[in-house]
Amino acid sequence: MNEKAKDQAKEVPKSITNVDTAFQELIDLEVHTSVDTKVKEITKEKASEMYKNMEDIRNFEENVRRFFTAGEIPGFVHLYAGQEAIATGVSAHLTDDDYITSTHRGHGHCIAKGGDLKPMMAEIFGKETGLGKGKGGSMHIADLDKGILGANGMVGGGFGIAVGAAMRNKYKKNDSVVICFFGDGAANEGLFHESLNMASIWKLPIVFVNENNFFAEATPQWYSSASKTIAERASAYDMPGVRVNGKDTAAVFDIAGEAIERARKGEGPTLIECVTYRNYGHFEGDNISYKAVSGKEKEWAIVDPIEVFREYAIEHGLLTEDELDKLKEESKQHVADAVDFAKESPEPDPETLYTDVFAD
Ligand SMILES: Cc1ncc(C[n+]2csc(CCOP(=O)(O)OP(=O)(O)O)c2C)c(N)n1
Ligand SMILES: [Mg+2]
Repeated sequence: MNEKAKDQAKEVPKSITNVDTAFQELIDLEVHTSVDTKVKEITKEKASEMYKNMEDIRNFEENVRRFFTAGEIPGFVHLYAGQEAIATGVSAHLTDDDYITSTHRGHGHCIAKGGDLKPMMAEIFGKETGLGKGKGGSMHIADLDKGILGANGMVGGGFGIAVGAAMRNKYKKNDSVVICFFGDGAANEGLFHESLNMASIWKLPIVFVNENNFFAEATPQWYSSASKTIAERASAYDMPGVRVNGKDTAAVFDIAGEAIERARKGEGPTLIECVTYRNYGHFEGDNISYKAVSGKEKEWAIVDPIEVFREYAIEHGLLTEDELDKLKEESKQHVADAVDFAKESPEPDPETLYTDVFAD
């Protein structure tokens, strides 16, 4: 090693020279799991809706991956696979009258919030029948009728929109809540702090749901965050901050349920940090050289939230293996229909290039 390289090596912060320890520490920090959840709240009907939803997200993502790799999907895609428990556990408490803001990794949020798979898939394929008439693509999926205020290519771009929607709800005195999904990287944006502060002083009906998948592109959270956890930042804004196992749908459901109830009652916001991992790269095409191939990180990486929920549903007598398999098959068909719809749909007419782009 030459002198310059030696100096550079010395400068590497300790936290990233011992990734295994850093990772284990983060996983070991207090995490809420379904061991202490109020099991009875999940009915058989709710469990099957949640399981189907998780399968829909996974199948949707696997198909997007397949057709993106085949060159049939234009633009850029960031896959949500691996994080299904979060969108599912949270959205199971929501209705069309509630709102969500999403991220660049937003397919899962939109599906869980009731987004129709056909126009969603068509949008990703850039087709005229898409939710944005094929002009927005993966990072601009929105469906206002379903309370989906939009995926967002700006990291942290959802915070201001979510706080604005929550202000509207408070002003209208309805009991609609807003969920602001965001990543660990977004938690280091200035708007995170402004938004939590404003939401707290005005006791807005909003829940900030952090999806800590430990990476912002290739940058690890323990390298970029001054606080060990994201949840502990809540104390600076006088709101509850809780950390939950984001691969455990029942645990997310439980914690989110309490926070949503609190928001609906006018008691103000909550920050929830869901500890998770993404199955694939930051974007499709990422060579993921920064991810561990063994050790604690890998052990966490291979925990499959869908399997965790299957086991939970069987153990608690909510669904049988056969019922789960049937739902899985239905989901595959549902997604295959969405792919066919997208493929068969026409491209947008070039004449409409500027239509819907600017307000009249
Ligand atoms: C304001 C802004 N800064 C930087 C980027 C480039 N960028 C896109 S995604 C990303 C990482 C986001 O990480 P995180 O919030 O943890 O979300 P994740 O990708 O892990 O879901 C970055 C830096 C951007 N799109 N917008
Ligand atoms: Mg991240």
